[in-house]
Amino acid sequence: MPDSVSAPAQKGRERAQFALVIPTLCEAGNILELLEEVRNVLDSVGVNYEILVVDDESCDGTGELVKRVAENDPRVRLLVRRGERGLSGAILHGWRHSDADVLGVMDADRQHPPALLPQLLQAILNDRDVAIGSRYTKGGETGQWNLLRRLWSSMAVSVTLPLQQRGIRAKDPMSGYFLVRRTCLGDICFEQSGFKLLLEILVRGRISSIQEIPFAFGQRASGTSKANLRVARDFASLLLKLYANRLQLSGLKEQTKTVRNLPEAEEATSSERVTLRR
Ligand SMILES: Nc1nc2c(ncn2[C@@H]2O[C@H](COP(=O)(O)OP(=O)(O)OP(=O)(O)O)[C@@H](O)[C@H]2O)c(=O)[nH]1
Ligand SMILES: [Mg+2]
Repeated sequence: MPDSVSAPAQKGRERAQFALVIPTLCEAGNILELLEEVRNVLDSVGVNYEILVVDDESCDGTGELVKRVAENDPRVRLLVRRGERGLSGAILHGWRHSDADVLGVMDADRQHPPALLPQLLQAILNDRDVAIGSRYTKGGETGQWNLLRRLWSSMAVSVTLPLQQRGIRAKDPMSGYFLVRRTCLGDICFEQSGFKLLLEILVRGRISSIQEIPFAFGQRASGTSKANLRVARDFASLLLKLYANRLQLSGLKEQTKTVRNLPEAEEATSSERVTLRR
């Protein structure tokens, strides 16, 4: 189900400028160290932030671990979704529970280095709409992927290029590590089930500038990957939807152009006007 990202009114809480969502599905072996590292980095930047861990009822105790941290630090919040799955939906759920202007996401499995956060925030301060932790821009690395995964990933990136806005195409539109201004999301209804929210934002969001900051994609520290065949199927379905929208839009533009360019439109009889409208 698509859903939009409007900010709630926050009661009794100082407004955060930056909300970082960490989606979790069975990340008990990773989450405590990650939270510690992220808080240290963000404390050193001096930004007013909150971290929202969005957990889909992990059965390895992830939620309980985060709850304990949250009890001692109000900047850490645990949001548990019941009976739901889906990475994009989890991220959107977190963003909807914050009223911060700058929204971000990073994986819980330690593949995204928290040390990159100050540079990502700086890019937004420098007026970029989206700041992307990028494996494909100069200096970035995909890490220890096998040949098949490398091929699959670069093919997937190529397929997205025609969808992205000319002049601001991202080299790593499938990164799971990025920041975006809330205003760029408007009232767009994003897909809940997908794994590739950044791509959807780049294609459908109100984006006029991006910056990619290189990083080396790390190894998952603990636990297992959730990227499976369902994720591949959801990605294919997202691509189909985005291409279908694109075709519809260019069809509409063509129609508008044709109507605007008709020299005899002024003199058209009422019956011709009816035909044009159809
Ligand atoms: N809440 C929630 N989190 C999810 C879901 N699926 C994945 N995640 C989290 O999203 C992040 C990315 O998932 P990963 O399994 O690491 O996927 P990946 O990084 O693309 O794949 P690997 O490189 O194989 O690790 C992790 O923090 C997961 O715990 C989900 O359905 N719900
Ligand atoms: Mg991962």
